[in-house]
Amino acid sequence: ASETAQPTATSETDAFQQAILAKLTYDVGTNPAHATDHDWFTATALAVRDRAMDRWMVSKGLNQSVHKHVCYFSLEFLIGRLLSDTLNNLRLTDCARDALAGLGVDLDRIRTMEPDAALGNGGLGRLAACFMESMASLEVPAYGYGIRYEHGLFRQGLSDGWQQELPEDWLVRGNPWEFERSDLVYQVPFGGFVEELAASDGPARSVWKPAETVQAVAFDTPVVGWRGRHVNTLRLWSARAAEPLRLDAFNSGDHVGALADRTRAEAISRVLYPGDETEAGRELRLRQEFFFTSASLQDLLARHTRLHGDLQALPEHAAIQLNDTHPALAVAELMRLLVDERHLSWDEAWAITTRTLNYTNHTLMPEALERWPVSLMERLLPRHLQIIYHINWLHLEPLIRRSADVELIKSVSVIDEDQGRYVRMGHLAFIGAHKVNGVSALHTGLMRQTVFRDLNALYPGRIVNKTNGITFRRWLHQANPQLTQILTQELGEAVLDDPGALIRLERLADDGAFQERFRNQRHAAKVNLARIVAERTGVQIDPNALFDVHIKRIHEYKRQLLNILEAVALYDAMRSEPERNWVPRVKIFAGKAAASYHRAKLIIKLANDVARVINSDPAIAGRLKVVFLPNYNVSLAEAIIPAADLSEQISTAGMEASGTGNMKLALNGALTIGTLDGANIEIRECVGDDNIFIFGMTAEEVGAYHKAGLHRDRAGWSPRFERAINLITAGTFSPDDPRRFDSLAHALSSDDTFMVAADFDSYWATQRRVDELWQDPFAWSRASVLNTSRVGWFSADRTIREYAEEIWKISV
Ligand code: DL6
Repeated sequence: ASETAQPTATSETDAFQQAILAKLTYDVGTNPAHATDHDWFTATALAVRDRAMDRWMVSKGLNQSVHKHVCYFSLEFLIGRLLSDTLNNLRLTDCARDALAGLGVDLDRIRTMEPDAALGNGGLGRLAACFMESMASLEVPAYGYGIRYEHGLFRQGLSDGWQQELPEDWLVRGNPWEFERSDLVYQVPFGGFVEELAASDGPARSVWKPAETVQAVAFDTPVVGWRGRHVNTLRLWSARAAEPLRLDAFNSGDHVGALADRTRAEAISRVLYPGDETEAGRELRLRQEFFFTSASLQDLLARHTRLHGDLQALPEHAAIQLNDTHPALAVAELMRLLVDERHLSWDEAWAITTRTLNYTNHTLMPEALERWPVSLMERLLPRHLQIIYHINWLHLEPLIRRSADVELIKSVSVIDEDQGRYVRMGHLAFIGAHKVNGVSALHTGLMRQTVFRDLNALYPGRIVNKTNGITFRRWLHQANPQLTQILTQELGEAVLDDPGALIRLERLADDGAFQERFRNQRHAAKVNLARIVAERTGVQIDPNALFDVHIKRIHEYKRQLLNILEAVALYDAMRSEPERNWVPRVKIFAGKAAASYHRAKLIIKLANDVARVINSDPAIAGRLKVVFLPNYNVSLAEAIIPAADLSEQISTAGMEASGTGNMKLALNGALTIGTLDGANIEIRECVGDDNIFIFGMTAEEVGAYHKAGLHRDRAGWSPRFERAINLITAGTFSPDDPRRFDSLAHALSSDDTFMVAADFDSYWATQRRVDELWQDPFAWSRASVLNTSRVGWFSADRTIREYAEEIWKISV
């Protein structure tokens, strides 16, 4: 939209129109008279992709020359749609719009034909996508490495308010952005045994005799940076059987059995996050992790050898970032490739490995810190287990030699032997990395004090902080063109390149006329969201009401339950005092629960049950509405975020590593109600105490509360909280099954791990302060403008610059 000020050259539009028509005819195989919206989307995407090709080739040349480049290893890339992003970055949005309009086609309609690439679960995967865009924009040479899942994150349906997981099939109609590199294939071994071969002239050699080999085939997607200056590559691996068909079996009539190897191999890239409730599911997950890690390392070593020869120089040419522990096997696999296959000495290989790898931690939640049973590792990756044992020995030996405390040795060992034997992937990544980073100041501090306390003491200075960021190109320019237009009008085009320029908006925060423009823009976004809500849920909401938005994965620590209980208490209060001047409010929830996370799914059902009763109660007269928007994904986030007035960031303090939705919402002018958790703390520092609503216990207080056992036995239950719980357990919202939510209430009363009861009163009181401010439109708008103007620091460009400088040692 910022481009509307600059008329696009007709010749450029004509040329683009011709390009789209050519794609429609020669690649899609249809003509304008018969083309469907999807055909138009494909033709347009192909025409846009062409525009990035020359730059891609130049960038690749650059990436391959003397420069050091980044390899971002991530099991998840939550990309969303690419058409608008790519058009925006190539500054071709208006040109494409005009070209299509000339053909009687609406760009905004066909862009919705693109399926979301949902190759991730939530924050970690979306961060990887933001970082890829940002690295391209900053011209940091980079490859993203991951898996080309055939089925991304499940589609969420709602059946009578219960979450249903439906298969997602983003590739079923083809993917116009990718290039299959059928000649770029690596062999990834699994299973078998290790043979120790005695050598006459030196120490014995370990030779892995795998039982099975799976092929990794590369698919490349160009990642176009801002203004198309640089284009990086996202290389995703697809699994293929070495022998696709056992012809003898097929010909003898075993038509299914003949394909068994193929099915087994291809299962690796079939689905994102296979269910981990079964042994088979867990094994498949480990196979996925090794598959993409091995293929990516093989690819890097092949490239490096081709371009630079000397393996000792690998750390000068490549920095690998491990996105969480999912690719932590890279520590052992890089050692194996260097020692077993390239015949380097252990010490040489270890020096290369620890100078090349870096690890980002995204969670302190014990259940999310990966541990693999030694028995599984031994069966699937016997050589790696040997290597891990040796790494561990070399790491522990100095401690043993100086008779260190047994507890210390147990705590820093890569092998957890407390109950059964497990490989601690966080420890492996930590020991094999040059730098280890957390994703907000609080989280990094807690990493040093808790999960990695002893490792931090052994390797001081290894842990650094890199507070997360978001790409403003997607989360402001593209998601909110109206706001972007206001910003460029007021601050000039420079604001598109420099998020720091946003601060100059501050001077307009008190300007009534500007506030009105700001509010009008927000109102338009709210009207749009109200339409989406009506279409998808049938609930009518008033765009003049306060839109209170809670959008993220459903998890107990993220405390959607706290928000629902506040809705119940508010409903109760409205019914008791109907004459009071209540602030009209719409509570909007969206998010998916892991398929096996039963309590989170019950919370979704509760939200829907509460919504049904409140929304249809005439006594409330629409002053409170609750909606649960199904199938939260990147595209839905792009519609919700510009329309949010209030951003719910209410995790139990100390549990949310950073959050990035908090940044997106503040950037778009929402005020945060939140705890002192993750990046909320840094957001408060930027926007100022008066422009954010902070409540609840601090991380330290939560720790002390737990230690004192106060989270048990209903300690901290206030009368208002108890009443809300009683309404739920009385079946007010589930008359068909009054006992439905007893387990939730019981959990809160026996062990309130997430401090829902303890923080409730503070949350309630803070929500009433929100109501108060809302009733003063001038003050609210002022705070809203100040949020937008003061969060430039959360640009992923800032984060990437910090990684480049401190971790990767790449100049930007
Ligand atoms: O760092 C990105 C993102 C953080 O903003 C969230 O706070 C954190 O919960 C999330 N972690 C994950 C999965 N955790 N693991 N493993 O998405 O990372």
